[in-house]
Amino acid sequence: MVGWGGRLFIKHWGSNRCVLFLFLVLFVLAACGDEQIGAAGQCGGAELTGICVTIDLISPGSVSLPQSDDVDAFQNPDCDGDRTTNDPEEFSRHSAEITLSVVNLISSNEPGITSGVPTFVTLTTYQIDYQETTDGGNEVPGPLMTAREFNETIRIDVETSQTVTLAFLEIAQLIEYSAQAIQDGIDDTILSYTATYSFSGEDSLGNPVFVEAFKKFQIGNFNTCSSE
Ligand SMILES: [Ca+2]
Ligand SMILES: [Ca+2]
Repeated sequence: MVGWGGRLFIKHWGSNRCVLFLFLVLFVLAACGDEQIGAAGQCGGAELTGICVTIDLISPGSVSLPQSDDVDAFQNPDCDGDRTTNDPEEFSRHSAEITLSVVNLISSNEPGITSGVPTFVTLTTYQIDYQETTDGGNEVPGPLMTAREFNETIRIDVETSQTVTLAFLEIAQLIEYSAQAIQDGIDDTILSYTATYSFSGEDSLGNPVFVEAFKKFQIGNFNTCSSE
């Protein structure tokens, strides 16, 4: 549908700018339609070259909660309740598998051949911002979580996608969260947050690229003892 609409616009107006604008609108609308992942500005890089970087998937998980939006911030030191046996709950950092893709929005452009059209994108840093969400009706103010920034080089060729495993929440962050939750008397409450990933870098011609998307997650004391 997108490709058909694009050709129609070229025929009528013969202007790549119009086509590009249409595509940008469609991409932003597509991003808004997904409740789990999305954010304004998801189509990074497109304004300059017609090359669009998108974050397609953010899939967090830990050893005991693989591929889960649940984050266990409290480790039970004794799963079976028998102090003579050593069986702490599995407790590990949460990482995220993130799929990024790069597409060429203007079909008449050939990356590396048409002047000004890059062949790949290199992302060099990413930042994660955490914010509590209240859209689930939960009005309990939760602990603040500090934003983090990482240097990571991810090269993606145009018309390909790539899945990388990146940070989500480190053990130190979980311990900090649980300590604050206990202090605030909300350690028995599951709270909802979003993690917003912002990637920056440049394309193969040196144009700046920025793309961001968010992922919702729940954090609290999840019991993962039985999964062992
Ligand atoms: Ca035990
Ligand atoms: Ca737990």
